[in-house]
Amino acid sequence: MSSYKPNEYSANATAQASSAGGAYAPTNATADAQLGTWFRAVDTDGSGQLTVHELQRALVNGDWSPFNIETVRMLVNMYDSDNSGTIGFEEFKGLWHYIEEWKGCFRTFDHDRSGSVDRQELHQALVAFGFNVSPAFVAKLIQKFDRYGTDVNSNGQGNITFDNFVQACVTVKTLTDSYRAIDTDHDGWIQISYDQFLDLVVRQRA
Ligand SMILES: [Ca+2]
Ligand SMILES: [Ca+2]
Ligand SMILES: [Ca+2]
Repeated sequence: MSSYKPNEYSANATAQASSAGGAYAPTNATADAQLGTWFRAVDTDGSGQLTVHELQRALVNGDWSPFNIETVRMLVNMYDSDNSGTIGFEEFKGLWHYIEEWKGCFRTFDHDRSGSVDRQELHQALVAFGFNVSPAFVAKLIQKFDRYGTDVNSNGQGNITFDNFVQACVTVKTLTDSYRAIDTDHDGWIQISYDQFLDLVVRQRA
């Protein structure tokens, strides 16, 4: 899976977050040292490699809920360049930067600073990323990624936390890329065989 970066929106948002004194936004020469300290803290068994579970224990959402294990697996798959199944320090640097970019992006679209992204906020984010998705689809996406189930919170509106926001956006991006590769005449319609369909879905889950 290629590592999808949330385009120019994140660059601005990350810069804002850093200047606002974000705790984990190393921007100077000590960045590597800080990351090293953090890496050793996350590497609880001192193996020099981070497993999916070590990383999951270290990553929390704005509301302190633990990261969805699927999102952690996705991140590890993206940055495990030597295919060891774990994350070494050099790989960790890339992964860390990626999470920081997404954090900035998440803050940009969490307009009401609720720590979660609701239907309108997610719709705006996806449209800003260039995905022409319908409100109905966004509602489905929220339903799929809402860790607390849909429409159970007091305002009757489902929303998603940071980890699932990243996963939802990367999912849409990956599927859109697959679709566009088949939609060679760019008319928004594709005709695919059963085999092609299976291939598309299986690759999405890789
Ligand atoms: Ca370890
Ligand atoms: Ca590795
Ligand atoms: Ca929000």
